[in-house]
Amino acid sequence: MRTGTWSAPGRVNIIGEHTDYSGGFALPFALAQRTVVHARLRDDGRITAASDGHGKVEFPVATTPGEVTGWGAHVAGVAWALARSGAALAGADLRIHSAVPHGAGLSSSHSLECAVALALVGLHDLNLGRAQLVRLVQHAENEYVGAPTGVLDQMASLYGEADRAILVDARHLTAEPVPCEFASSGLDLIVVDTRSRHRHADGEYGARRRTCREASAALGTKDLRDVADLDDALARLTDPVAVRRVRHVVRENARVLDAVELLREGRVREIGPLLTTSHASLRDDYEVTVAELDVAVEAALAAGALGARMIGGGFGGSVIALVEKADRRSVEAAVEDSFRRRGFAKPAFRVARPSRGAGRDR
Ligand code: GAF
Repeated sequence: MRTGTWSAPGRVNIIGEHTDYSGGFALPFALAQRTVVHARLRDDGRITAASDGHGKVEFPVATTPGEVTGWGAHVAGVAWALARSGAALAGADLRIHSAVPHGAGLSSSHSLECAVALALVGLHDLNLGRAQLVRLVQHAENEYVGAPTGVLDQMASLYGEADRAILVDARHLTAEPVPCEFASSGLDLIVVDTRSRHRHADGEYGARRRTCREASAALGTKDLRDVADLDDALARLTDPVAVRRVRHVVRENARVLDAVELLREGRVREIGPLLTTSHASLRDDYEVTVAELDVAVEAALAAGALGARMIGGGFGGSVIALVEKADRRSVEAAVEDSFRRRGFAKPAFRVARPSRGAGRDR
C-alpha cells in the first residue's frame, strides 16, 4: 500500500487504575477524539512526521533510543520497535492531526503511537496482530520514549468499540467488550481536565511499579493479581508503603470485576460508588492524587455526581464524574466554582462517549 489514512483514539478509564503492570484488570473505553495519520510510503529509508501545532521532524528509519526526542520520539520509537521485531521499513511521510487533548491524561501519546504503528504496518503490508501491536507500543514507550507505562492505554485505543467499555486483562492481553451506554440510561460521563501537571509523574509512577513488583516477589506470586487472601498478604508485608500499594491493587481489581457485572446487568448508576471508592484508594493508599484531582472529585460529589474519580497515572490530568444528564451543568459549575475559590486554573469539561477503536480510515 503506498498511501492511506489511519487513526487511533484517546481513552478514558472507567475503573482499574494502576493495575495493568501487576497483570490485573481495567475497564477503559475509547474516546471520540482521535489522532489521525495520513501516510505515504517512501523508499529512501527516511521518516518525516509533520504535526499540526508541533512542527516537523525527520529521521532515518533506524535510530537508537535517545536520538529523537520530544514528540518525535513517539514516532521514532514505534519505527524502532517495529524494526526490532524484524520488520524492514522503507520509509514514510506522516501528516499528523490530533484532536486528543495533550497532557490531560487522556492518552494522547498512546493514540499517536497506535495510529503511527497502524500506518507503518499498513504501508509496509506487515502481518501483525493487535496483541503484537500492544507490546510493540509498550516497547516504544518504555525503551525509546523512556516512560515506564503498561498496556492499558494502547489496549483501549486498539480494541475500543462504540457503546462498549473494554475489559482489559493485562496478563493475557485480552480485551472483552462490555455494554456501556451512559446516554441511553439518562447519564453523562463528564471528563474534567483539571489542567494540573506534575513534573515528577514518571518517577513516581516508576517507583510504584517497582514497589508492586517487589511486593509480589516477597509474597511469592507471579503478579499482585494472584493475591488470593488480601489480609494474609498484608500481614506478611513489613513495609507500610507496600501494604498500602498492595491493598489498592488487589481491591481495585475486584472493583473492576464488580463494575463489569453491574454494566452487564444494565445497572449503570450503581457503578458510581465504585468510582468514588477507587478515587479514595488512589488518594490514600496509592498516593497518586494531587489537590486539583481531590477538589474536583469532592465538588462533583457534593453537587450530586453518582461517583467520581481521577483517571490515568495521576499527579494531575483528568477526573471523571458520572452524573444524571439533568445535573451536568450544575456539577460542572460546582467544580469550576471550587477551582476558582482555590485559585486553580479554569478546568475544561467534555462529555465522553465510548467510541470506535483504532483502524484504517481510507
Ligand atoms: C498510565 C499508563 F500508561 C497505563 O499503563 C496505566 O498504568 C495508567 O497510567 C494507570 O492505570 O496511563
